[in-house]
Amino acid sequence: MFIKKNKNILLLSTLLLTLTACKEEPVNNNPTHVHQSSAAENTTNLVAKAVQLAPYGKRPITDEVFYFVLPDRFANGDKSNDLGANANDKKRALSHGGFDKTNKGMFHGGDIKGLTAKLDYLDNMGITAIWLTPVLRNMAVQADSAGYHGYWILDFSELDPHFGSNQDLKDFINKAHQRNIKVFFDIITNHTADVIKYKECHGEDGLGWIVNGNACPYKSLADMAKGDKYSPIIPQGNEKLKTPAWLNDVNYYHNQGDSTWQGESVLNGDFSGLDDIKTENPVVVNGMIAIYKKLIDEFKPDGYRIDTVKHVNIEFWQKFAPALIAHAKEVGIENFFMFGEVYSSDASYLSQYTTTGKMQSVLDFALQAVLVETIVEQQGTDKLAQLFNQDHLYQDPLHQNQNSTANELINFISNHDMGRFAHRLATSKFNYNEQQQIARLNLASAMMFFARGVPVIYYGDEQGFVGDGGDRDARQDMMPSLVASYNDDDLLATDKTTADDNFDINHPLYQTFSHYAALYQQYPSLRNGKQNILYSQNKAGIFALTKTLADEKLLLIFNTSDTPQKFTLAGTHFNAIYGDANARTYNSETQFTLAPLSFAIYQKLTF
Ligand SMILES: [Ca+2]
Ligand SMILES: [Ca+2]
Ligand SMILES: [Ca+2]
Ligand SMILES: [Ca+2]
Repeated sequence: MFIKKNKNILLLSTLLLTLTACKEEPVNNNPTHVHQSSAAENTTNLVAKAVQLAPYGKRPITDEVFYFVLPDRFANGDKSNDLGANANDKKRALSHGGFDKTNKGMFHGGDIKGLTAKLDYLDNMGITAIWLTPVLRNMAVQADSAGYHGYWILDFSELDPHFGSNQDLKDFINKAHQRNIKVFFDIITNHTADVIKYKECHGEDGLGWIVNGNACPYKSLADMAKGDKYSPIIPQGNEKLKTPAWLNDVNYYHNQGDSTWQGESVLNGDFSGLDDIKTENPVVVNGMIAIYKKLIDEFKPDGYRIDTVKHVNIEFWQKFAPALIAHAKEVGIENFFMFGEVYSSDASYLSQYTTTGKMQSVLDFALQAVLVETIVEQQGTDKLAQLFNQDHLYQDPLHQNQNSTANELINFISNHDMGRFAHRLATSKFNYNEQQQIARLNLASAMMFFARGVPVIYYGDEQGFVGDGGDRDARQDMMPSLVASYNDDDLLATDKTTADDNFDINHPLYQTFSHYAALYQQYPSLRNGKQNILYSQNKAGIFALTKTLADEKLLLIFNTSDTPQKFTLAGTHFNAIYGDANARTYNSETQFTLAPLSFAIYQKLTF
C-alpha cells in the first residue's frame, strides 16, 4: 500500500486504523502514560530471552544476519602464506607475490585461518551468515595492483594460496557450521583474469601496448560482422594458465575490447582487459554450471553471491540458477540460496533477475540508494514508501506461497565498491558532527535490519570505519594497518585508528548491531512478516510501518529528522520492545514522541 503524501489523516481499511502525524499538542490535557519501558529494560529482555536459531541446514535465508568480508583485509592467521604461491611452483607462478601492507591496492596478509580464529567475534555479534569475497586462485598482480579482492580468477578449482588451502576453507566452513553460521561464496561467471591479449592492441607477442591510452576500443558485433575484429592471442607460456582447461580456448570469449559501459558492450566488453567469457555459448553454460557444482560438492557452502550479473546475458542465468539449486538439493543442501549483484537502483530493472532470470534474490541497490537519499540527504520519507511500493515486482512463480519475495532481498548500506555509509555521512553537505553521524548510521542500519529484506553488515562498519570513498578506499584492514590513507581517518565512536587492532566487542556500533541482531532473531515478524507502510511524508520526519506474521504484529516508527516528531495512532496498549517513544494514550488514541533520529518498535496485542 502506498500512502499519499501531504495527507495527515489516512484511513487504512484493512487495519481499521486511523493515524495522524501532527506537531500540535493534543487537546486532551490528562494523558495516561502507557507501557513505557526504558532502554536498559529492553537490553535485559533481549539478553534474558535466549533465541534458538533453527539449524543452518533447515532455516530460510530470511533468518540470516550477514557479515560481508574481504579475507585479505581481516585477520592474518598464517604469515607463511603472505606471498601466495611458492616462487618455485611453476603451475602457480603468477599467483605469487603482490604483497605490500602499505599499499591499498596490494595483498595485506589476511587469510582463511585468520577469519576462522575470529569466529567468536562474529558469533558474539549475532552474525549467522558470512559472505566472503572470492577466494579462488587469482593472478596475483595485474598492472599496478593485486588480486587481494579475488575477482581475477585463473583457477576455479583451488583456493588462492594467499588465503590458504582448500582444506583451510573446509575447516573454516566446518567450524562456522558448528556455530550454526552459514558460509556464502562470491562467484564469477562473467570474466577471468586478464590473460588473453589482442595483436591490434598488444602487438604480435601480446606483451605490450601498441595503441594510445593503453586501452582496446570496443568493437561491436556489427563491426565484427564487417570483418573489423581483434585477433586474440595468449602470450607464449601462458597457454595453460587457466583451470579448467576449456577456459584456455580463446573461442569461449567475446574478444571485443574494453567495455564502454553502454549498449551491447555492457554484456560483451572486457572490464579493463579482464577476459569476458562468451556466456551465450552452450559449452560455456555447461562448463560454468560444472565449475560451481564441483565447488558445492567439495565445500558444501550454503549459497552463492553472484558477481557482475548484469554483464552476463539473462538467458545464461535462466539455465545456471535452477541447475545449481537443483544440484545443491541433490547433495542435501535444501536451502541453498543465490543472490546476484545487479548494479542498479531501479527496482523494475533489479527484479527482472529474480523473475525472468530465475535467480532467488538480488542485492537491493535500490534500498541502499534510498537510504542515502533519506538519511544522508534528508529527503522525504515518501522515498522509502515509493520504493517499498514496488516490492510486488519481485514476486515470481517460484515463490507463489509467499506474500512477497521482497522479504528475501539482500539489504546493505555499505559495500566494497560504493564505499561506506559513514563516508557519505562524513562528507555530506550538512556537515554532521560525530554524534549526528553515529545516530544517522544507527538509523540507516535499523532500516536495513527491520524493513523487509535480509541485513548485511559490511565488515568494519561495526568498528566505526569511514574511508575516503569507494573501492580500495573502503577496504580497510581490521588488523593493524600500514596504509597511510586509512590510518589518517577519524573513526566513529572510538579514539582508535585503523593502525590499531579493531576487533573491539565494546565498540558502540558493534554493541548496537548485536542488539539489532538479537531483536531480529527474537521476533519472527521482523524476519518474515508482511510489511505494510502506515505513514510517510514528503520531507524528513516520520516513517511508520507494521510487520505482521500470524499473531505477532509490530509497529515500527522511525524519525529521520533532527527535531522531535509526534505521531498519533488509533488504539491503545502498545508495548515497547525497542526504544522509547514516550507513548501516551488520549481516549482511544496513542501519541508517540520520537526523539531526533530515533526509532522505536512496539508490539500491539490487538490490532
Ligand atoms: Ca597470511
Ligand atoms: Ca560479459
Ligand atoms: Ca584480456
Ligand atoms: Ca583517509
